[in-house]
Amino acid sequence: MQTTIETEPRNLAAPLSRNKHLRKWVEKMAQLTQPDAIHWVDGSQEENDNLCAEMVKSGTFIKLNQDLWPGCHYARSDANDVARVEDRTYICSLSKDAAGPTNNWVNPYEMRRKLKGLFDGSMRGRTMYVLAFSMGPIDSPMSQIGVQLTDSPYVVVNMRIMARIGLPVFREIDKDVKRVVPCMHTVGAPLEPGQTDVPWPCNKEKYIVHFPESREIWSYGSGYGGNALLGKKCFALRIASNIARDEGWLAEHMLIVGVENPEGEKTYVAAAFPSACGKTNFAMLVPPAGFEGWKVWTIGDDIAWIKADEQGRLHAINPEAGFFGVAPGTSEKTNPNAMATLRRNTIFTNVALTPEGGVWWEGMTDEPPEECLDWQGRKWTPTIGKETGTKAAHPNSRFTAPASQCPTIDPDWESPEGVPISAIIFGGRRATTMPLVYQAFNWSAGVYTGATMGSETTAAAAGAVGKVRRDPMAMLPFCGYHMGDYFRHWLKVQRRLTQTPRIFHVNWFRKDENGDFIWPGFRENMRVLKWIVDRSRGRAVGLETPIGWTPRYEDIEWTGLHFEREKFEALQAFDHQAWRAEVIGHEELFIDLHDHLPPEIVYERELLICRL
Ligand code: TSX
Ligand code: MN
Repeated sequence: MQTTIETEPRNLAAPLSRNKHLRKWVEKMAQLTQPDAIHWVDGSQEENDNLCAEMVKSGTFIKLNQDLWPGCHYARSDANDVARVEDRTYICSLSKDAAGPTNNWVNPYEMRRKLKGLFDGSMRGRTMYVLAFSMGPIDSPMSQIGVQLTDSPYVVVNMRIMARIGLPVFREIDKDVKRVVPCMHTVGAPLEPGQTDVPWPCNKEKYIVHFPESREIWSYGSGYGGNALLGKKCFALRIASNIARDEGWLAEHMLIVGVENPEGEKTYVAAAFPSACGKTNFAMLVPPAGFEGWKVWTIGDDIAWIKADEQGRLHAINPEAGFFGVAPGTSEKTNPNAMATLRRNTIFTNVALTPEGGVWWEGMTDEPPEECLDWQGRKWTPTIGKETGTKAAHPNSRFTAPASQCPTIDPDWESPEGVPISAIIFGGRRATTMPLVYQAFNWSAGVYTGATMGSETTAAAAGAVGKVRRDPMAMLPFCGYHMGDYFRHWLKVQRRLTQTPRIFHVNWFRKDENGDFIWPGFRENMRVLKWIVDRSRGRAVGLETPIGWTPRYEDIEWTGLHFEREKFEALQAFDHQAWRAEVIGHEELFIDLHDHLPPEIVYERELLICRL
């Protein structure tokens, strides 16, 4: 006979760690923020189910149709809390000079005073969650630990997908071998007794603050994405870039893929692209026709921590455990692996809700639904969309999905020592000038390529359309210190290496004289990736040009694609006049960084000018 065992519900306020410093800090922060309750997050499925059920009750979450979307929930944010707030993001180093001209800076003493005032009583009427998280597999020597105190259950359930959280992390903290990064977060919307909550509490005033020397993060007023899921941009990039600089490794805004050829040989590649270049699509690439037996494995789609091992080879881990991907544009055609990943156990934020209790976004299907509720909960039809110019899903709407569900997730994606990196790719969205692909002559020329990369501004972004916005290594919003020092650090890393990864630049977005994309992109990018892998392994031919090595038409595998030699030559064309303008453009960023700019960057520019 079977008996059911009734278990007492866990006392959520009971600390899950023996660490005195941690317990003291939690107490002190509770005194400051005055929550109604404290909940130490254990990370269990049961706890997650309870939190989700509570959020369904409070209106933060809508449970999707479980037959169509098992384990999936839907959230709409406040209309004023839909993206990262770069103008409210601060690097509060002791000296302004250390933060550099590309970061907002406030004197840390002044900022601490300001934050104390803002956080005073900010969690009244709410629960403070004690969320321990590990960026990177818990057993990896490359991983880093943080504890986020937050009054947002939405943050807790998102962080459960994006990082390793809960009991195993507290156990790691109790071993007392890794430093813990304290992360304070409040939505800044205390509740008076009897006051009813709103589905998405937040504050008009927002502060995303980093203290690089004391390795702390304080985030106020937002519940969205990178503002609130503090393990991601705040920790894994801005704070980690400081740790990496001090310890001699790299914390980068890069995807990681493993390319396997039919012989079973695997080559790992890391790539940095600015936003709107299809990073997640590239991270989940499906090889095209003609590449039977080839496989692209996914290790990560956003962040890479890269470190030289004892033998002087770079190894990388993905510090995240999930994908926080932009939904619009994601479809079976553009990214079938992402679509398979987000079919279950996924949180959708600011997409459209269909009458069947499903989700939809622009670009998901060729045909929009006849009717749905848009990201603000208003009735939306294709006709309304056309007449009012409104989108059903917010352009920055997101899916939060577990990486483990990705059909192409690499068997070694959680390997504690990471995967060996053979090539690094930089890229941008450029209508002119930049060829489909070229290989930098060496490490320092490659660093120069990364330092000068950028994208042309589109209508969506501020500024003149068609103007190049420089985004060095795609790190401009994410480097937690001076950009000039960051280039110097990149150059210095080479000294630790016995095998230097080859560095490449790609551009999927070159246009012809009619304004049409010349390159089909998407799966066909595999042809470029194969040349990159072959070059890195020293078995493909390259033609020397003033900017680097480029493939000739016959150096690319064309099986399965009809692509004329003339079109390829247009893609690869080196335009002397355009490159003159390009090098002059490089000066625009460098002029602001000049007093920290390493000499190699200046020399590389001179060498490039000489070759032109
Ligand atoms: O993600 C993209 N990639 C990388 C894929 C692995 N996108 C989408 C960018 C927005 C996020 C691309 N868009 C790519 C690309 O390689 N290339 C383009 C431009 C392009 C768009 C459409 C077509 C061709 C090129 N052609 C047709 O739609 C038929
Ligand atoms: Mn990113």
